[in-house]
Formats: sequence, structure tokens, C-alpha cells
Amino acid sequence: MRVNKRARLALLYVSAFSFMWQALQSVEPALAQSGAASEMVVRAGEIQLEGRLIALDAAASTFVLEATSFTLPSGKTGKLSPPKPKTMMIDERTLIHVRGDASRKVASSQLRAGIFALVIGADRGTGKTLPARRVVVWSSSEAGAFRFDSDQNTAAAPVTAAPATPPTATLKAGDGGGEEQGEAAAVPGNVLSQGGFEQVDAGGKPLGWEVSDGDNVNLTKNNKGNRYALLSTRNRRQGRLFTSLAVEPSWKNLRVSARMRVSDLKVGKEAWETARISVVFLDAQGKILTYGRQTDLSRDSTWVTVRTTSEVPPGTHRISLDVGVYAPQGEMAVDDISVVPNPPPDALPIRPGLPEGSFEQVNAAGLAPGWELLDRKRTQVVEEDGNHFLRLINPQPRDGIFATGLFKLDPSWKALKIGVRMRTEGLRVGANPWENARLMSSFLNAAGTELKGETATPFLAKDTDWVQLEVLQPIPAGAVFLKLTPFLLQATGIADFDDITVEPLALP
Ligand SMILES: [Ca+2]
Ligand SMILES: [Ca+2]
Repeated sequence: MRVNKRARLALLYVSAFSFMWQALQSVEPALAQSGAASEMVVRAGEIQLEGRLIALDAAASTFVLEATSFTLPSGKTGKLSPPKPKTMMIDERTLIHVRGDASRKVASSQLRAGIFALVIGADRGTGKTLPARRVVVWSSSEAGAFRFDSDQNTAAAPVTAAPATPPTATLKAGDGGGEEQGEAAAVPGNVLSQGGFEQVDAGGKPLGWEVSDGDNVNLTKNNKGNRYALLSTRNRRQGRLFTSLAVEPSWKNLRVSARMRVSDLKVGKEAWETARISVVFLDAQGKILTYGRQTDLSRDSTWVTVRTTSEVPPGTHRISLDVGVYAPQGEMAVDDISVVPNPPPDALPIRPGLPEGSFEQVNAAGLAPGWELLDRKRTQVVEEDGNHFLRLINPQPRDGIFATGLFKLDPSWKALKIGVRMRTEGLRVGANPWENARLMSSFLNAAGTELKGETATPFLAKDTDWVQLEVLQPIPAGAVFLKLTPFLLQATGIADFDDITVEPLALP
């Protein structure tokens, strides 16, 4: 009981910690700014931040900039990856104008979420509101010229519904997805209408999306008339797509899925440097609460459906979806992005031998069907002498790394024998007895709610070569699903899991 509660708490913290882990900044040499350099002068004690406005509070005269780079008075420039939110304050002295033309003044009432901005103001430090002296804005750029359309369709604005499409079967986790489809597959419960990229404005931009740089975000039509977004690093600037939507208080979990195809991909050092859709949870002030599981591909793949489910942290007001190639090189085609609040449990049946537990059914994207992984760096399907297994890697003592698989129980079963082969290397366990390498299990009712109660847990607490572990576990009343969670819980090192089996057990 205590163990489960702690573990659940740990799960909550995991996303926050993984964000911190990702928030490493890579400082690059200053890039020459082209044109209108005089407007970018950063005085002593100031900082310049460039990014995108993600939230505004007109009453408080503040806005939140999702900053992607900074410039110091010395001229030193650095990238912020992932982008860092910064609250800015404006007053009547703040000079606001269109980038490249200081005479084109912009009223504070014309600012809106989704536009790009370069803000200069006194640097009061991390977590402190920055008083903006100068705000330079633009909504799009082309060939070095910046445009500002204050009434342009914003990412946050409501969009018209996508054309009705016949419902098809629910896409299975990590399945093959098949070839380019002629029409969007309707996902039951989807609340994101613009994920199919079928509606465009007069300029050819997808409705409901903000495009970070027009020249390398293309909408492509296949021969069946289906439109999808094509993002490539081949062009000089990184092209990315953003959209956001309001989250209702009743939403506890969100499932984000998309069809993706990736080619020519070279991933970066950091876990988030993949071809991906970032799921960002924002509070009422537009501050980033946490990142959800990334819906991404980390290797070349034909069209596959990638799907992840993230817990909605308390206080979430909106979510933002950032779509792009965050890797140094690659091209990503993406279509049919859907968001399903409180999704019905998406479980595979427990087949004899639990084939998913052997990790041998790796798809084109290197994903194991039936399992949701945290990210490619810390949760991997690894091959060794032709055998595949799940590897969890945790470098951070206060972190938890896990994968989850949800399986449907046979209603006639009363108890289970759960088996697993495990191996650990460089394992350093935490202070509490549950802080080790373990295969946790929990039971869920028909609605997907986790049932209370302690479960038997195979674990390793010191370095061990492959070893077969087994536990016996009665099935509690009302249980419909079994959730398996291989976990490195506040323990560092490497843990390998293979041949996870679940068999019915006759009670004496
Ligand atoms: Ca489409
Ligand atoms: Ca295997």
C-alpha cells in the first residue's frame, strides 16, 4: 500500500525531472544578426530573449515568452533547448514594434499568443519577471523580411471542424500504420480538429497551426489527395508547427497519437533531439508545468502510428503541441495528430506466452508493440546476439525511469504467475526498500482506474546477470486490466527486462 502510493508519487515526479534533465543549454557562438542590428542592442545588465509568445495576461500587463535563444550584452548568444518559459512585464515605457522597422509601432493590445518576439530588458535572474524595455514582434518572415499580422489566425483560436471522415478502427499502439492513407483515420474521442492538415488558408498554411518559419514547413498532398505536414532540416531554419488547446478540469489523462514517417534522421545527444511532437502542459499563466511523454521517432521509419498517454498534472490550463525535427538532421512527415482526453484503456489481450513480453516484435520504428516508453535515451529496446529486450537507464538518483504495458485479463482467471528475466549493471539503489530495479504490476477496473492494494513485485537490488524471477499474485475483485511497469525507481544504473510472462494460476 505504502509502496504503491510512493511509486505513484514517483511517477508524478518523473516527467518533471525528465524535463529538468532535458533542460540542458547548449551555448553556441554568436550568430551574425542580419539587418536592423541597432534595434537589438543589449545594454549592460540586460538580456535579450527570442522566442514565441505562449500566453498573455492583459490585466497584469504580462506575457510569457517561450524563449529559444538568448543574447548577453557581450554579444554571446546561446540556444535554449528545450525552450524556456519566461514571464515578461510591459508598461507604457515599453517600446513595441515590428521586427526590422522601429517606426511600425505595435499596441500592447495587438500582442497575442503564437507570434514571435525578441525581448530586451533588465536581467533579474531565473524565475524573476523580466521588465521589457523593447519588444520586437513578427508573425512570419520571408527572405529576411518580417511581417506582423495582428489579426492572423492564432494557434489558440478556435478552428473549424475537419471534414467528417468515416470512423475506422482504433489504431493500435505502435502498429505498422501502413502506407499513406487517402483520408484521415477518425480516432474516437479526438478533440484536436486540425491534426489532419486538410484545411489551409489562402497562403497555403495549415489552419489551426502556427508555423515557426514558413519556408521549411510544407504541406504535401499524396496521390489520394491526403495532405500531411513535411518538416525538414535541409532548409536553413528549423521549421516547427505549434498548436494549443484548452484542457478541461475533468481530463486526467491525454492520449496523443500521430502517423509519422521519418527519413535521413540523425538524432542528437539529448533525449529530446528526435523527430517529435512535444506535449507541453501549461498553467493559467502559461507557465510550463511539465512535458508529457514525447510522441516521437528516433530512427528512420515508414509510416507508423506513434501513440503516448500522459497524466495531466494538476493546475493544467492548456496543452501545447510542438511538432518538429528537434534532431540535428532529418525529415519528418506527420499526419492525423489526435488528442483523446481520458482515453479508454488501450490494452492487448494476454496471449499464451505473452509474446509482447519477449520484445521480439519490434516494428519499423524500433518500438515494441504493447509498450509505451519514456524516451529513446532512457528506455530502449536493445538487441544482443539477435535477442531483443527492454533496457532502462537512469543516471539521476532522484529520478524514476519506466515503461508501461497494459493487458486485458481473462475474466475467468483468479490469480497470476508473473515471470521475468532481469539483469542489472551499475545499479545503485535508493534509501527505501522499493527504490531498486523492479517489475511493478497494478490492476485496473473497467474504467481504467487503478485498484488499491499491494502487489507482488520481482526486483533486483544489486548487480546480477540474467536471472529468472517469479511472483504469484491473486487478482483483486473488479480487476479488468493488468498494468505492467518495468521500473528503475529512484535507483541509478542499467536494468534489462526480457521474457515477461503472465499465466493464469489455479488457486488451491
Ligand atoms: Ca491528412
Ligand atoms: Ca527477448
